[in-house]
Amino acid sequence: MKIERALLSVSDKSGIVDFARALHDRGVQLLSTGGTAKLLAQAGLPVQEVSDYTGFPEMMDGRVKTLHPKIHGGLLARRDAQAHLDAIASHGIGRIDLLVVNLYPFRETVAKPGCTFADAVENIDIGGPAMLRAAAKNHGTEAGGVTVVIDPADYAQVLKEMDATGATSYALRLNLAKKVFAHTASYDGAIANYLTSLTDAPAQEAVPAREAYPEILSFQAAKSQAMRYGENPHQSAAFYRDTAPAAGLLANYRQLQGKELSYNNIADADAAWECVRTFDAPACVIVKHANPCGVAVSTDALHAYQQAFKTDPTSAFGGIIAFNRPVDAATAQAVSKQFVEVLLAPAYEAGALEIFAAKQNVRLLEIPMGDGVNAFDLKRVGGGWLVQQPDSFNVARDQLKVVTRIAPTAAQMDDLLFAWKVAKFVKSNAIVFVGGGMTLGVGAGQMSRVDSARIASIKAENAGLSLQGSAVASDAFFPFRDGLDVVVDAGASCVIQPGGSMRDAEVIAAADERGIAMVLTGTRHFRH
Ligand code: 93A
Repeated sequence: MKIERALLSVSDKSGIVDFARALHDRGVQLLSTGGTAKLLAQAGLPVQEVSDYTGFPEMMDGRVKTLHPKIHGGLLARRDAQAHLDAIASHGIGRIDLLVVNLYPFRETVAKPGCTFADAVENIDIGGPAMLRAAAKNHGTEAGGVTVVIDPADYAQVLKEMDATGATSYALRLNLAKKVFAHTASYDGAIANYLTSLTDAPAQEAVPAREAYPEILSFQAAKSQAMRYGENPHQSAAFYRDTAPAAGLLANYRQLQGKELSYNNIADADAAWECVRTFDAPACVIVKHANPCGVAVSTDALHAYQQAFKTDPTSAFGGIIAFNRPVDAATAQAVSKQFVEVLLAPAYEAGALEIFAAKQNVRLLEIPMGDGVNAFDLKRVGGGWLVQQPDSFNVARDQLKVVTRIAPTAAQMDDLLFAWKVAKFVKSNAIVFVGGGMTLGVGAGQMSRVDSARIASIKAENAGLSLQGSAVASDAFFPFRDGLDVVVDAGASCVIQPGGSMRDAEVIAAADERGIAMVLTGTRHFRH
């Protein structure tokens, strides 16, 4: 059956004008959707818009363009069934013999940095796959059927066959139909992957509400505090506090004693405080240069501090130390043995204040506990601002997916969740070894995950800590098995990571091969 009418509707418009011209030269009538039709018309080709053809306008931002019986009837009517041909004829529906469609670029859209949930959803093509499936289903018989092309690389082959007979062969139509179903299956797979990779509450708006902007730009913060200098002495600086900071946030601090807070003090204090307040159990976090260098949870603040300190006593020197429980005299005694820049806690017992009174350089900050979060995070870049929602997501125990043959024991699971909470506050790439509720080695801020893993294990060794049987968190997925091998070689018995790598299967197989347990969180925690 000769190809008499073609419908062209493509997102990837490469080669479409030449192909359409070649079809026109062979006497084929061209139908097309908005953007494609415009392009063909500009090239001087006679083309009829689908909306004129169906008598129905494109609607709802293009969501409904080709979903019409006049299109689908023309694609689905069996060429070897007179009843079908009579049915379309009686409704004024003409056959569509050739369909040229490629879909909204869903994969490319979600791969773009900053793609919003709304962008992703709008790029789920509905009409395109419906037509593709209809045409592919009706690839027909030797007697005739619909030719369907999704790949510009196939245009030439179609023209070649048309030149011989004006039609296409059954073999070509069948091959093109196979290609279509493989394509729509993988297209739907990409959508399903994307949606399942999201957290429970996808960000409907990646950028905070526009109302946030005036607040950012005019610094509606009432209290600004000039500082001696910024990150370095040659930089001037100020601290702007929100007029009403949400409960529990750093800016609610009351300074009980000590020198003026510096720019770096505040930045590090925030990192320590944000980390410590994610734990329910008594916890201590020691921060240096914005990274936790020791974190522990225990039954009391003193023991938590002693454990946290052991992770990296060298780095703890001059650190920022945060507690999520009141500091008592015994804890104050222990802490005051080391050089500490800033101490943060919800309260200080009288005995503790007495001990620190002898160390007037120590900056003591008291912050009431609370679970408020900032409305948005801000980062200055050259000529602009990056604005995002804060990373306040915490995976729940029942959301974790065990993917290895061996499942973690209850104690390992506690350590994994602890490691995961710590990793969220370590600069990427983050690798955190833990055991018995304390960090054993922290690898931070490396450009490669393998190096972070190596550094974490070297640091444990330097501190004289054994990693045998340890639990490890990785803030983002392992792109290859090499990082996993490093942590297992160092002694890890279980690993927590987001998953989502192209090579997840390979990494999980490696975990099984090495006899360790692995759980996936489904969410990553990059921190830059
Ligand atoms: O929004 S849709 O799912 N609804 C439709 O009815 C429809 N028909 C074709 N997307 C639809 N398409 C897609 O539009 C095609 O798959 C193609 O990717 C794109 C071409 O649009 P234009 O010709 O306006 O650039």
